[in-house]
Amino acid sequence: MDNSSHSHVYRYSWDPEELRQYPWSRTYLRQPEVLAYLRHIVERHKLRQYMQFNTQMTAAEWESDNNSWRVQTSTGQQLSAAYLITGLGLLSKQNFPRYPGLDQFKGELYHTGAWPETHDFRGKRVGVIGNGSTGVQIITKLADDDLKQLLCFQRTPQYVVPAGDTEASPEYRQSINEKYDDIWKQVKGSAFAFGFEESTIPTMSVSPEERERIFEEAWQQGNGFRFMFGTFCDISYDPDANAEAANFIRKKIRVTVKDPEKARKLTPTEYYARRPLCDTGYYSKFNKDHVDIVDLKATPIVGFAPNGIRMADGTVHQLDVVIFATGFDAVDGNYTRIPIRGRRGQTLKERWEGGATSYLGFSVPEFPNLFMILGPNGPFTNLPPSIETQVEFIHELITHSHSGDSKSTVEATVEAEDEWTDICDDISANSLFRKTDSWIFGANVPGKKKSVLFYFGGLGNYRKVLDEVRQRGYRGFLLQ
Ligand code: NA7
Repeated sequence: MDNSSHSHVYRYSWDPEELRQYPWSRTYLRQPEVLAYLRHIVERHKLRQYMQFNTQMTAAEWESDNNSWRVQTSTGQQLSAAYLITGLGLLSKQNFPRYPGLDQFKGELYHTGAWPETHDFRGKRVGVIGNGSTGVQIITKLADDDLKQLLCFQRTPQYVVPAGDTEASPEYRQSINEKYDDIWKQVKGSAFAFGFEESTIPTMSVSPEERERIFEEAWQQGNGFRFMFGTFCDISYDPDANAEAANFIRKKIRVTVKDPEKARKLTPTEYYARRPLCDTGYYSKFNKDHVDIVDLKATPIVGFAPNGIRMADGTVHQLDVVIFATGFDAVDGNYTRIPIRGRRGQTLKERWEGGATSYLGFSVPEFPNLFMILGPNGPFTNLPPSIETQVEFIHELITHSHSGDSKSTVEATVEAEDEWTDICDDISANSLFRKTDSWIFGANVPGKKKSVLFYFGGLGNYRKVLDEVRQRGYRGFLLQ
């Protein structure tokens, strides 16, 4: 399931009839439901005719002679396009640590980013490396399967709160349908676009009893983003506030996990300042005898043996299946692995040597008519509403600039990009997220430069910025 966004806001807002009709079964969607929904939208809006599958873009180059992009594909095609709009995926390029001996491992090997349609782990010894959003979900699910052993290789313990996943009753659905217009209005004006009201109350402004009550209520209600941003307003930047939320979750771990040694390993000590996680019973799964944790900070992995994972102390954990839940080279990873060359022959990778930047999260100087949906320094939110926001704006911008002459170009100015980069930098300067290593600031992939990769001003403010840019004649863009 998508374990943050509720089903009713993890979809498109622009087809009101469909929004009210299309069925969903639970308050959070599972992957097959997301896929079925996307397929349905493609059918309903007759989009299949515009799609070509099993084709990778292998290179793209701006040709100044005829003001167009030349795109090469894995199918050997050379395509020419006046505008190149990319949706390469914010979390798509796998981070797959290549441990020594990996090739010799005789068991089954998976990465959660390329999950097979079917699998059968019954009776097997399964190892999961990584316990981010995906690792937590997969561990929670596999712990209930009929495995011989589930061994979780954990580098950094995480704070996880309940998701509050329940069946969507007809009454619940009806109530959503009746207020959908208001729901989208609120979502698009909010910071994180998850459909809850973000708190404006500082953590320390209420009594300890009231704090406890608010945290407990949010714990019972569920949802990671709601817990972090709907309880109090300062958990992500005030260390004292952060400690209160972190301590509340630590207490929950202590009372949930019966084995004190397992509880100790599962208890985080860092700031509660990574992508907020939620689950359907993660900590309690460690009460099962066949589920255990290996603390990688105490004993790192040194490599793979044919029959398992070899540790620094010489132990080999024997495994039939190893699942890498090690995440992604997020945001710019899919842009830097393909040579995308702009006006002067420079690739995006070269241009982004000091860190990936853009104007408004989708446009880069020297790369005319290139629009990256969810490119670097776009809003950090529940993503469908941000995707829609960018798509609508890019559509308007192209329509506005396109004079009927296929030679029109739209290009961000260097000044506008610098200004936007500074804004993103300033907004996140005091964030505890920035002081805590994770993919959100590019700190999860060895060798990747840590940098600001998101606009943390919120979707509502982002939309205001776009309105102003529009009203001021597409300020920051050179239209030729
Ligand atoms: P994440 O959140 O980046 O989590 C990756 C996990 O893998 C995390 O626990 C990492 O530990 C761990 N990791 C990464 N590399 C290694 C190595 N080399 N050895 C051991 N452990 C490692 O990725 P997810 O797929 O869970 O989620 C990404 C987003 O996708 C998610 O937020 C959703 O928005 C969708 P670390 O914490 O770095 O110590």
